[in-house]
Amino acid sequence: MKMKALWTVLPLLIIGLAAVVLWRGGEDVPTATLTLPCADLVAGCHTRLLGHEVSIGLSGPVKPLQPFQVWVKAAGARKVQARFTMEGMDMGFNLYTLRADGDGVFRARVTLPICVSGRRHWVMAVEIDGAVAKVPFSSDL
Ligand SMILES: [Cu+2]
Repeated sequence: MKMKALWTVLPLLIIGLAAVVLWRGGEDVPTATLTLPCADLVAGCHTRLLGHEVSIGLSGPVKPLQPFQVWVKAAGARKVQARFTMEGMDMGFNLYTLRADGDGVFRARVTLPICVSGRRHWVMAVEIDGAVAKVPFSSDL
């Protein structure tokens, strides 16, 4: 009788334990999204993103079809990516992976497409180890 009770309870215990492990495991992946208004992206702007001290900037001139550089200072970051979008408009696939240079600054050369509607307002979404800072900016033309 006692053995039978054990075999009833044991599977439930295992399922419960697995659920806890999965739930805790899910928590280990940090996600956060914030908007970072930046008046002067060439000078760069600073924020805190899930414990990272982060500075984000562009080295202009920022014009379509003309390569410019995105730089991100985020000490200790493992993965830094930048995605360029327009609000309410599909501007294609503009995803760049930034590579750390000797100074620990992550950089990528970016070329933006021309907007068929003549719009200049972009959003740069910088993802740092799963956390995202969205930085609105205007291209020069
Ligand atoms: Cu557009």
